[in-house]
Amino acid sequence: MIQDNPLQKSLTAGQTTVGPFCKMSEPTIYELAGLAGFDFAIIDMEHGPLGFETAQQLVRTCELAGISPVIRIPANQAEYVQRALDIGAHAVQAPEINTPADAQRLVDAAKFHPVGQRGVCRFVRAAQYTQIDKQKYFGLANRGQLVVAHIEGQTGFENLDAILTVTGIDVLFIGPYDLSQSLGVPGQTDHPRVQDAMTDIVNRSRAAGKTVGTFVETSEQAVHWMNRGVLYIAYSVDVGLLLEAFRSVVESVRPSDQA
Ligand code: 3PY
Ligand code: MG
Repeated sequence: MIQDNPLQKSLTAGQTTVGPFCKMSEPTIYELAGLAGFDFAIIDMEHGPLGFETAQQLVRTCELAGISPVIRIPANQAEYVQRALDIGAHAVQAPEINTPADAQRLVDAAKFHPVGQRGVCRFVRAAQYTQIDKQKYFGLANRGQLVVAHIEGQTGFENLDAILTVTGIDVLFIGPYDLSQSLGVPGQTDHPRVQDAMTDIVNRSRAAGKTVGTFVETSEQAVHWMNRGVLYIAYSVDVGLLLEAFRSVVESVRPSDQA
């Protein structure tokens, strides 16, 4: 429920939060994420097959599992922002924010008046299908549903200071993979050019008083960024984590002469 957003509570308290990107449609995965102690799961609609009907069921599952459902939308378009928030996501995460105009467009779509121009409908899950009082819903939604903006291109990096002036973005999220491609070293997320840009984004965003997030694939990377004040850690992807677990079982039981 948007009145009870554990991710927001933790970030507001300055606590580190961790959760995986998830591409699977099986609700059990999200229950497992909750049981494992993650703070949130990012239902990934940018990459992979998930659609909004499935996403709504997964939002419900996350809430039952005690974690915050975040939805990464396919693109920074108002109709995606609105639908993700209408089905009750605790945060909407938008890819490729490259200019202050992109950031403003995201905020306009995510917030009701007076902050933005989010399309108005109370007959949606976020408003408990009109159960939440008419006078209260719009303010509740504006306060209780977070906005996460991906900075993941050279243009976004160059425009960071201007993007940071836009109010209404709760988390600046660095996408190391898209950033690496944009900086000319696709996939080389450990490349100094990428790491230096990431460090610079973290430092400038934090100096502007913003919460920062990024994507990691190892606990060393998580600790590295947590030590630099990154509070929103997206840790790997459900399918990759499962593959790793499967592979380690196979490697541990298969005799080396059969490998
Ligand atoms: C990226 O790395 O580009 C992402 O969007 C998150 O992994
Ligand atoms: Mg990306």
